[in-house]
Amino acid sequence: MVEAKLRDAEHAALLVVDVQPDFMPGGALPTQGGDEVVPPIARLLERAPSRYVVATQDWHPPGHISFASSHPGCSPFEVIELHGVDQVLWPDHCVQETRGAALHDGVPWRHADLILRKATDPLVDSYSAFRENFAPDGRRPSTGLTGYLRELGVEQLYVCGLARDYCALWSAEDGAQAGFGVHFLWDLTRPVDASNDASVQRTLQAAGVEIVTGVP
Ligand code: VGL
Ligand code: ZN
Repeated sequence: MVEAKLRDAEHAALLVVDVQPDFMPGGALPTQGGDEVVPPIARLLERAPSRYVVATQDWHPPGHISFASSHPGCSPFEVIELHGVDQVLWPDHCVQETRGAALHDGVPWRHADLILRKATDPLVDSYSAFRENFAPDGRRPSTGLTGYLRELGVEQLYVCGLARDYCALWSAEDGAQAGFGVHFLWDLTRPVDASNDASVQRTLQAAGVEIVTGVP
């Protein structure tokens, strides 16, 4: 791991993933210590170290396919096969227009240039900010974020938010695959399951993502 230092702010974007009440301790799908990242992420947005800020918002229709409640006889955190790949079944969370799905009110979202809502297709989950999980036809539909960032001349992406082991991880991997220099702000993420931390680090390293500690 290396200390965070943000270079070339003009060609950099901060990606703030799913900072929403349902991912806070006590929420519908809590991360471990997710509330601890809210104040430092808020300060980061106020300081505006990057030219661009993109936020994602997990935004499921009621009865979403990723919910255990949509699969009779299944329980939350069970893994099933969905559209040919493993899918974790989640407690109902981030249902459109509910309080738990709002962007967390501890973060000054006025600094966000783009707020990207994801996982809105009733039949497809979407962890990554860049592309959805597998659809019934075997494709992974784009969210359009790669084109948005490229058109703005973004080269470096700084990823923070929730959850470390799902949406932040998948967004960082896909960002690297899309050709951006990706920096994972480890201390500004929290996991659903901390026992995933070692495998998250291995996956990020294999993807060519730089893991940084501290706050840029
Ligand atoms: C997330 C599981 C389901 C996340 C979203 O934001 O990491 N995880 N939906
Ligand atoms: Zn979700």
